Amino acid sequence: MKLYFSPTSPYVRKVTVLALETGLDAKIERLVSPTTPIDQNAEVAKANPVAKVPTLVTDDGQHLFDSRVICEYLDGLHDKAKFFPAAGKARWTALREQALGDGLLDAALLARYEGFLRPEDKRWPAWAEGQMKKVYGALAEIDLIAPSLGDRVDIGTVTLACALGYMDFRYAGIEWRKQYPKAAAFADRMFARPSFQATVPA
Ligand SMILES: N[C@@H](CCC(=O)N[C@@H](CS)C(=O)NCC(=O)O)C(=O)O
Repeated sequence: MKLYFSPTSPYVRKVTVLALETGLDAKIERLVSPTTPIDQNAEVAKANPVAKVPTLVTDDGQHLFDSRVICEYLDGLHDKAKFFPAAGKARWTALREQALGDGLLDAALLARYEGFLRPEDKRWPAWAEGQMKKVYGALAEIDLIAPSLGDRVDIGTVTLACALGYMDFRYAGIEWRKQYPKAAAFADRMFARPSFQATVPA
């Protein structure tokens, strides 16, 4: 399998953590492919019509995106504990947590694009503030549910931890850890795992 990849992408990190945790990592060739909305990577755009990473090319030639679909595909390829609970409340809890982590990331990434991709004279502070309001909303919710997460490792908790890792990486200046200490403690538990240590964004 081939993975269009950026070492700083938190969505790619979800895929890589799952691959490392499940023993699939050695089967994935990584193609470093940074891409942005204003500077599309041509290879990524050929493989994925919306030109984003992660994109996975499977051994039978399917082009899969986005991180949610890739993670669920990979979860079908191993015999260890599943990252996607099969059914019932456990499944909806994990998928809701995935949506919460991805929602934080979508807003944090858009706010970042506004600040570093958009020319200064065209920036719209109210729009970036609106995105950061979503980020703070998601952080408050993660802080609230953190005590219930325990030591569960599945697509929900991995996504939440990748989202918090992105906050450390791109938004350390806002000191989110002070305001959301239970979310921070949860993140640190996840970051102690070898799969997270091997994927710290550089
Ligand atoms: N919903 C997607 C989001 C992927 C995404 O936005 N990736 C960023 C890199 S962190 C990207 O490729 N941005 C390029 C663009 O938006 O054109 C997923 O879960 O994979």
